[in-house]
Amino acid sequence: MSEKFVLATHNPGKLKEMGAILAQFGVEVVSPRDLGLTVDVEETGTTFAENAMLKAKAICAAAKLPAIADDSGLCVDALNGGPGVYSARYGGEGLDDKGRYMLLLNSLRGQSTRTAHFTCAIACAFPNGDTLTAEGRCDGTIAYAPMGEGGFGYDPVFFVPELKKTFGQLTAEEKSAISHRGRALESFIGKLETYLKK
Ligand code: ITT
Repeated sequence: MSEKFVLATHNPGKLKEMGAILAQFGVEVVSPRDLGLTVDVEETGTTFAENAMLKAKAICAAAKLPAIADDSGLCVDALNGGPGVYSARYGGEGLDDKGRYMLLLNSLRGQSTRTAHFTCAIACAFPNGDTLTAEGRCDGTIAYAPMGEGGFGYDPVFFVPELKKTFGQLTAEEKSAISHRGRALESFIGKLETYLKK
């Protein structure tokens, strides 16, 4: 694909995963940092799809290039779907990834309902106003203790029963083959190819 896209994220974990998946499909990407952009987009939406579109449109406008954004999060059944769209902010500003997943484990202490899923919404905004969207989901459970050092965010505590491993114990390729982000991007690539042919 000849067009160049900006990945509208400041999360290094996402940047790495999205960049690797999109590269496999020949989509050339740059980061906001590569362009010297530091646009801080307020995520005021109530859904993953709304927030992804806010980020894609803001970065597209700033970069004057098509922009691809990811809004994602972990939805835990015992927490009524939380932290959900608030996954990055769970527990407040002072926590890092480890602090957030330890807080999650503590809040599920004694809880036997451990089912959860990750959701990822992808939005792409073009300078001419066109947009594309896609979503992906991965079901699993919340482990009783962290396992594995791979990935980012809640990966060490997100257990995939079929593989008997957490996301943190998977290689990048294994994770992308089944993850919410891998699935959303696969669906997105199909739509992008159709769009670019028109
Ligand atoms: P950008 O908005 O700049 O893209 P962010 O981290 O703030 O970065 P989100 O608002 O979409 O992005 O928050 C998603 C959070 O959900 C992320 O910070 C992680 O804590 C968690 N998350 C999403 N995908 C994940 C994954 O594949 N593995 C582990 N945790 C993930």
